[in-house]
Amino acid sequence: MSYVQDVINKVKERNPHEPEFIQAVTEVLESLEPALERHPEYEQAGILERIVEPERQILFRVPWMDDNGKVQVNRGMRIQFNSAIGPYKGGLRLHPTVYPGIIKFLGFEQIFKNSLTGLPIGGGKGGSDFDPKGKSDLEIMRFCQSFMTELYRHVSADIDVPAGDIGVGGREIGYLFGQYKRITGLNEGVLTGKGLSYGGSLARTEATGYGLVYFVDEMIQDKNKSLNGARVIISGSGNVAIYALQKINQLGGKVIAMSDSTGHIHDENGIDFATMQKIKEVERKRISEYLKYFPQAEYVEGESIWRYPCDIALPCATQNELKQADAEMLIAHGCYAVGEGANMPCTPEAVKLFQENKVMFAPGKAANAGGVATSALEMSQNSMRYSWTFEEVDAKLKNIMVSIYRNASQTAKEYGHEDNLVVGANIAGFLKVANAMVSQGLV
Ligand code: NDP
Ligand code: 2IT
Repeated sequence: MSYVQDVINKVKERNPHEPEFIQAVTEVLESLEPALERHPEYEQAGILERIVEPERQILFRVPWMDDNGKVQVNRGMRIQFNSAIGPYKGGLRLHPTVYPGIIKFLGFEQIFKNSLTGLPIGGGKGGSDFDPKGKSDLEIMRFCQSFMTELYRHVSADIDVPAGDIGVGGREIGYLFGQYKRITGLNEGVLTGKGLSYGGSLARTEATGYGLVYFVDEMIQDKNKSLNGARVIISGSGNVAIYALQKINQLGGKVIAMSDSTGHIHDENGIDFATMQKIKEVERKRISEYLKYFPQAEYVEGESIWRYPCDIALPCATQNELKQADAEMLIAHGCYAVGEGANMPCTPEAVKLFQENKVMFAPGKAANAGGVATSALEMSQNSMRYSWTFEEVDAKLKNIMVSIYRNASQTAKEYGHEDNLVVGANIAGFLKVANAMVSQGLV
C-alpha cells in the first residue's frame, strides 16, 4: 500500500465520526502522490502522519446569560493545527453545526491556504456551536466575552491570531478584542478583521470576495475568457458573497442569483450591490427582502441555486453545498468556470465532474486565500503601528492572488497535471510546510 493510502486509512480509523475532516484529508493527500514520489525523505520524517494531527486542540465551556436571565452553555474550541511557517492563523466560526470535525477540516485546509499566500502564517481554526441567528446585540457581546475569557490564555499576536468566518464579522471581533485587551492589558494584533479605528486594515472586509474574483479573472484570462459580460451565480450573501458581487459588477460581469440559508433570489437584470449589502450586512435580514426594492426579481425556496444558465459559478456559503446534480446542471448549461469562495463547497463528485468536462476549477484554498492574506497584512500593519491606504492593501491583495494562481498553475504543470489547480495548489502549499517541518527537526 502506498504511503498516502496508509496515512488516509489511519486518519479514517482514528477520526471515524468526522466525515468532513476525512474528506479534506483524502482530497489533499491523494493529490500529493506525485510530490511524495520525488521526495522520499518526507516519509522517513513522518511528514504526513504529523501534518494530519493537530499540534493542539483546546475544547472549553462557554457559559453566558441570555436576555431573560437564563444561563446558556455552548461548546467552544480552538484547533492549533500547524505552526511550521508562522503563528497559527485562521477564523472562528459560530454556527450550530460546529463540532471538532468541522473545525479540524477547516484548520487542515488553512495550513495549505496560508502557505500559498507566501506570508508567514501557520494554520488554525476555532469556533462554537452557538447560533448567532436571532440573538440580541447584548447576547452576542456576552457570548463573545465569555468565549475570550477562556481563549485569551491560548492566543497572542505571536502565538495564534483568530479572525472571522461564518457568523463572525466586525461586531464579534470587536467584542472579542475588547475582552482580550481588558484581561491582558495588551493592545496588540491578537485578532484580525478589527474595526478601522482600533487596528483594523482597510480592505480586509472586502478581501475574500475581491480576492476570489481577482483569482478567477486571472484563471479565465489564461483561457482567453473575460469577466466583461459574464453571467455569474453566487451562493450565499455573507461577507465573501457580498464583496464578490461588488467586484464582479465593477469588472463588467452580471450576477443573476444569490442565496441565504432560507432561499435564493434570481434576477436576470443583475443584482444590485448596495441593496444586497444593506439587507444582509447592515440589517441582517432575509434575502427575500430584496423583492421589496426590485419587484421584478423572483424569490425561490427549496430549489438549487445552480439551476440557471451561467458562465461562472462562485459557491460562497458553506461546505458541500454544490453537489453532483448541481454540477451536472451547470455543465449542461455551459458554465465554464467555478471558483470556490467558501471552504470545500463542492463535493468530491462535483469536482470530478468539473475536471472531466474541462470546466476551469479554482479550489478554495487558493481562490479564497485573499481573506487570510489580507489578515496577514493587518498583522504586519499592527506590528509596525502603521496603516496602509485602501489602494495599497488592494494592490497587494491583487498581486498575491495573481501569484497564487501562477504558482498553482505552474506547479500543476511541473508535476504532470497541467490545468489541474487542485493538484497544483495542494502540492505548492504542502512543499513549503513540509520543508519547514524537515528543517525544524522532529517536533
Ligand atoms: P457569513 O456568515 O458572512 O455568510 C455566510 C453565508 O452563507 C450567509 O448568507 C448564510 O446564510 C449562508 N449559509 C451559511 N451556512 C449555510 C448553510 N448551511 N446552508 C445555506 N446557506 C448557508 O460567512 P462568510 O461569508 O464569512 O463565509 C462563507 C464561506 O466562506 C465559509 O465557507 C467560510 O469558511 C469561507 N471563507 C470566509 C472567509 C472570510 O474572510 N470571511 C475567508 C475564506 C473563506 P444566512 O444569511 O441565512 O445565515
Ligand atoms: O477561511 C478563512 O481563510 C477565513 N475564514 C479567514 C481567516 C483569517 O485569519 O483571516
